[in-house]
Amino acid sequence: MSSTPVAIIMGSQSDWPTMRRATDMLDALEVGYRARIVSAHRTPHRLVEFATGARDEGFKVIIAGAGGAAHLPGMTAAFTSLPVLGVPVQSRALSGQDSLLSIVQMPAGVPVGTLAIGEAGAANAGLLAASILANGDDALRERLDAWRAAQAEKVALEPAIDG
Ligand code: RP5
Repeated sequence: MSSTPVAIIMGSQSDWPTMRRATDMLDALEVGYRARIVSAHRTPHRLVEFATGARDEGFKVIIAGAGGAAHLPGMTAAFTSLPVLGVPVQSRALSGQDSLLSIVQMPAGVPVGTLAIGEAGAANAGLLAASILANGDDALRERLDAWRAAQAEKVALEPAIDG
């Protein structure tokens, strides 16, 4: 498998504080990735070049985050049959509801796996990318299972009264 099977693309530098949550998960699971800024509107030619060449670059999963009129995940999915996971970045004007609806309402035939708005969605996109890759990678599956077991261990059985 490629040493960087996950591509993380985002529409703007301003998306990075959200999208870095995906990299946190991939780092924890020792999954390689590359992150790039690709804007559907401001750099459309970069989008076409990236999306049409992503499979030849060795990517297996694409995580695409964008906010507002968030066309990046859908347009990326239009150019490649690699799995595309869409992260709606929380916008200032509409709190990410615009991003969510822009990404989730794809026409039948061009799927984008849409995650939650904001940092939770980005973190889960990293975990979901790892889950997809773990289907063909037993060592990764073991790391993922161990990560989830550790997560469960951290959850107290009873709430702290003063918490
Ligand atoms: C989108 O527009 C980006 O994904 C970003 O979430 C939003 C705002 O971009 P900036 O104006 O902050 O560059 O394309």
